[in-house]
Amino acid sequence: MTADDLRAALLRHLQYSLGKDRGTATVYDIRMALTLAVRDQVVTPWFESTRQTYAAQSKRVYYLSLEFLIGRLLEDAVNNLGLGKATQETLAGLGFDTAEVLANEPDAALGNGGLGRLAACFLDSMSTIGCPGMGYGIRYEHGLFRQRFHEGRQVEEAEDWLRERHGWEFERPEVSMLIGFGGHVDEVDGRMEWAPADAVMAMAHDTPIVGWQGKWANTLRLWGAEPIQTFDLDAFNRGDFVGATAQEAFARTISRVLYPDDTTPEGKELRLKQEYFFTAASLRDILRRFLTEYDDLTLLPEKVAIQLNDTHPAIAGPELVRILHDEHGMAFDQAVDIARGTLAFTNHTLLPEALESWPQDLMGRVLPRHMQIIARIEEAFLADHPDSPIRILDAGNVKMGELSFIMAHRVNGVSALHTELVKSTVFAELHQTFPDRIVSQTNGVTPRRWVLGANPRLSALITDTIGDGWVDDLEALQMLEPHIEDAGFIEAYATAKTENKAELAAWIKDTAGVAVDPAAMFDVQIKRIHEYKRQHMNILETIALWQAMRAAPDAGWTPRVKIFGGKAAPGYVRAKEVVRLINDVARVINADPVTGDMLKVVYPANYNVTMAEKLIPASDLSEQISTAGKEASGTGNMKFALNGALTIGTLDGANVEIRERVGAENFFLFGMTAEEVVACREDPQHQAKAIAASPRLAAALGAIGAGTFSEGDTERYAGVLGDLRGHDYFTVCADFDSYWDAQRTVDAAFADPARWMRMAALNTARSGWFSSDRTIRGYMADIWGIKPLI
Ligand code: NBG
Repeated sequence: MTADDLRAALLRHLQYSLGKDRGTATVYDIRMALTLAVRDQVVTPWFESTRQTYAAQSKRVYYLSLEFLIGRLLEDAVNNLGLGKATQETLAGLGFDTAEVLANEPDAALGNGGLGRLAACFLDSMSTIGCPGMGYGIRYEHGLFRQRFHEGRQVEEAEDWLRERHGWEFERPEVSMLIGFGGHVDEVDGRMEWAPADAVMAMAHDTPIVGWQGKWANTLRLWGAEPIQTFDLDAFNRGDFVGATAQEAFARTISRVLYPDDTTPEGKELRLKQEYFFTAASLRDILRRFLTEYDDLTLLPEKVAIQLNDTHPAIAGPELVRILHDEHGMAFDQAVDIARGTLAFTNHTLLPEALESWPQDLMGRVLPRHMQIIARIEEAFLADHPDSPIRILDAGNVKMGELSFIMAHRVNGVSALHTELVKSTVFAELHQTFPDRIVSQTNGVTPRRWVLGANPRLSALITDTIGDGWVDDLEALQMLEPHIEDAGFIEAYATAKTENKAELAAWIKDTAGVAVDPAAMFDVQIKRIHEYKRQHMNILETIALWQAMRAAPDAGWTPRVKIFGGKAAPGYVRAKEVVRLINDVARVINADPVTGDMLKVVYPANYNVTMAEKLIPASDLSEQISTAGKEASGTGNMKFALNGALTIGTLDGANVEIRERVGAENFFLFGMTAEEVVACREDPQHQAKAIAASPRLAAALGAIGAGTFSEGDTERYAGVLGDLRGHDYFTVCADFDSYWDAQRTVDAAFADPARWMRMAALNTARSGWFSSDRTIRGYMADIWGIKPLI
């Protein structure tokens, strides 16, 4: 498509789809017209991919995920279709600024963090590789809440991405599934029949996801909940205007809001209904498609792979058994085998509070037939393994982790270390029983968004140096290595970073009102606020550094800008205290003339995918400082390394593999190993001893306690301080000195720019393995048994 073609298509949509002319078109109109024009270009490869899949009678994969953190889509699609230049020209010709038009698109935040963003990267990779498949999820009316700070405190506001038309999607009212809840189970002619009491419609909305160079496109199908009957005319005629829409309100509640918590399932009943709603609708859709091609349900494992993204869709096991056994009359044991052959399950965390479990009475009330089937699945398992201590039904709860494991033919962890911990901790007994079931698939990130789209300066340099093959073959970045010895290359690499930093500095000034020096080290920690991720350790180190600088202002400090980004779950009190503490510390330090440009702290509100795209390319230092054994993988860590930020981190999650690849000398390691953390906790005095041994840590804690950052209020941070001095489960104190020392090594390295840039470039050159293309190829080979169709 030439720029002229694109321009014509845009103007046509402006007129006929949006009903606007050029004279009155706003940025929104132009963005929407461009979106529709670009979307048109996706339709052909999309149809073609479907045709090819049918023609090849290929197996398909269905990725079931309660979260898809897709962010903005326009730039991705433009880049993947090679329309970057045409878009620039077209928009400039119409008098619009490309960046402004792209920035007009809302950030679709249908996820909380890593798990949801991983699902979005996987969609991009599946379409790039030509892996036939679909993503299935919920079309939340309100995505993750918008974060604002009021006097340093986090305030949550409803997010509203669908207020504007969603330009990418195709509504499919003809693909509507009736989803029941509650009711009772009857035996009819020897078969169990579930008679639900309530029901809603799940209506499909499709977003095509086009891969690199437009060679393939898959579908993200999101279900919206609709009432069966929107309006009760009788009630209305009786004058009961509110009652007349009650049905509608109940139904729509189900897809109203994403649960803003990635560790604890709240709002129990509604959350369970959401999970069943999208899982059941997806399974029905999958089986409908399967049955148009094949009439033998025992072929299911050969033709269909269903990946459960964490336990959220775990009800897929019993639901599939119910359909096969109750509805299609397959023998129970065979139905279980067929379901297991089809299903695979990814575990994303070892945090015990995150492994879902539902009260049996709740599950029995909402899904009475499933409750019976789960009991039978457990019975069958125990009949085969009479000595197993494992129970799905335990102390009045249904344990979804155990259910998922038993109902899946493959279970995977998301990094090498995490997978080993899955084997030795949460699923130790089940692993003994099924030693071949657990496999490892280290996470990855899509280079199209996280390098090509987010970092055009670095991308241009890479392409000039080694050609553009790296975009869908990221390990080609290795070819940069010989160039790293070339001073000209390093200079160009440094220039790209410097320009990115200058751009970010201007943005920080605009949004957070803080002036920062682009020559200072940009030290960045962006991720959900959680105790195990230890933002509080970072802020304690910031305080200690500030105190040290004040004590010796002329000691030749390396200037730093500490940048934080992240949301705390609304009900997570301790995390919200940390949010406020960071803001309080920032206010005091940023106003200190003694430290001035040597130290600044910024925390822009409302961290999201779009903000990550701005921050990561401009970062020097990547903070990956979790308590070892707690971060399953991390994916931000990979994005930073690719974009030439050096990591300061613990031996946790994928940090371990990043360090192996980039080289220990290009990674700042500190802290205890996962094993040492466990041993450390055995001494109930570990935190007291660490504080006693570290005057620096004691002084930082003391300053918080004395109200230095809280206008003299000595109680504001009593909770955080009490935890740290009390039991300090996340071993912040025990790791503090090691972290401080590593930070001083970082200072010294940064003070030698040539050496630093060389280390950064080596990170880029050696991180190609962390492409989600590699991860998807791994799933295809080891879990799904699917071959690429490109
Ligand atoms: C998160 C982990 C991350 C990991 C992502 C993607 C959940 C439940 N888990 O470490 O905390 O990178 O999953 O696998 O969101």
